[in-house]
Amino acid sequence: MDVLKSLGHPEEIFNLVKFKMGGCRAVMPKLDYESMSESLRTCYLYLNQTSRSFAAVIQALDGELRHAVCIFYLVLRALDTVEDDMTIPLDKKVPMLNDFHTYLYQDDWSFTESQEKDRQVLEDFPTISLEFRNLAQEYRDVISDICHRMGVGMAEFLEKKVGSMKEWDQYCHYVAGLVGIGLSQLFSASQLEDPEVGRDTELANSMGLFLQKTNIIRDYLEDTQEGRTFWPQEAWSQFAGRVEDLAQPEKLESALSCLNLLVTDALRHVPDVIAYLSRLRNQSVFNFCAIPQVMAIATLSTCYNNPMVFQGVVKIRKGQAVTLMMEATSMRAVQTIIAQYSQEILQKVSLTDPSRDKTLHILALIQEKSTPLPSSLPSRTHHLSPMYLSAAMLLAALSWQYLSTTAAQAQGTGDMQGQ
Ligand code: IN0
Repeated sequence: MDVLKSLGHPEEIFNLVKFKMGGCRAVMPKLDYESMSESLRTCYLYLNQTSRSFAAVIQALDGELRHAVCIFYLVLRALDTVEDDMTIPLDKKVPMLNDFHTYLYQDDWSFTESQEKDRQVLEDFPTISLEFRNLAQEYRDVISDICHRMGVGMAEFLEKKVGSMKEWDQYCHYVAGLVGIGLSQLFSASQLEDPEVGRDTELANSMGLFLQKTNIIRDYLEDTQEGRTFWPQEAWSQFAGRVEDLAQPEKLESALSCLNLLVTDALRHVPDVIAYLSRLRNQSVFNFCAIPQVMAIATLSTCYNNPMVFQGVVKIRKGQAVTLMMEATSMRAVQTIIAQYSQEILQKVSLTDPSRDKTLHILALIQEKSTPLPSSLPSRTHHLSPMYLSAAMLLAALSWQYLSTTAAQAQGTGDMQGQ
């Protein structure tokens, strides 16, 4: 139960309850579904099915940017589903990836042979491509160009593994850096952001690389168990003969060294993330961009030097995620969050870790760029007495129980607020 996991973090309980009671509406307002066409409504339905909390942040985007990002997200999901589907033979998959961008302009293209969990976006691709063609030309050109470059890049990596650290950057550029570049161009096209945001592809690329490297690090076990890996050989070969060997209990020390090396590499992108976020002017765009980044730094901090990465799935607590979503709404707050997590990592750096000097160096740089401002984000609870806290926690747990039952009765399952 989410509340129990947050017992040692009272502020998270406060936020879990606040979120459940509708505090989430600030970052995720409800859409006006009545005024939408049937096909656009279907697109939002798919969006809500594929990603839960993130879908809500997309729906909170201002004006026409919301639809453009929703369609971009679904199109990327479809492309990603093709890439991931191991049942499609290579001689069929390669041309599909290379030509994917042309399917956007074919009103009847669909793919019904996938067994992946998100196969619906491929089966009903005509609904998504129809809404794609309803977007303004500027948005269509960005989305089509990114799909083209991403498809070609994915096809290139189907036949080769991620070898050097440089190739790691290259792979992550294709699957996530390009997403950042495309999104930034959409932000600028919508005029909600300055043209410079769309032009600075280096910073936009770093946004994607930081997210994707964090996913790859976190998903070590899941990926190796499925017989593949995105950990670069240049990193793991320094510590083991085969990447799967890192999961063996007797190799734990090597495994942690490798893990910490990769976390340190991912942290290199944080200064660019801070620079990118500082440029954003629109509140809805800022929230949309900042939330995944603070989730990623929290995840990286949890993963750093953590044996659990080799034993299961490392996840941040729901209470922690909700707290981050509600707090990451200003540059000052984001800098404080980044400073806190880099401090948390700093405390875990071991004297014997081979990457120690590199890690300390990048953490110092991050600390400098995220100058914590003393008065920001006061911790709501430190000035409260333990007695008062316990009472508040009990009350929170009871309200949680109450809300869970009433919410379940009122709306069944599936809605964000009901989870
Ligand atoms: C994303 C990114 C994303 C959002 C905002 C700005 C970005 C800038 C550059 C690159 C990516 C950016 O965010 C999502 C977040 C997400 O989906 N979270 C999941 C949780 C999880 O762990 O997967 C959720 O369900 O909440 C993201 O991870 N990716 C993504 C995909 C499409 C778009 Cl339009 C934006 C995926 C990826 C591979 C990192 C790019």
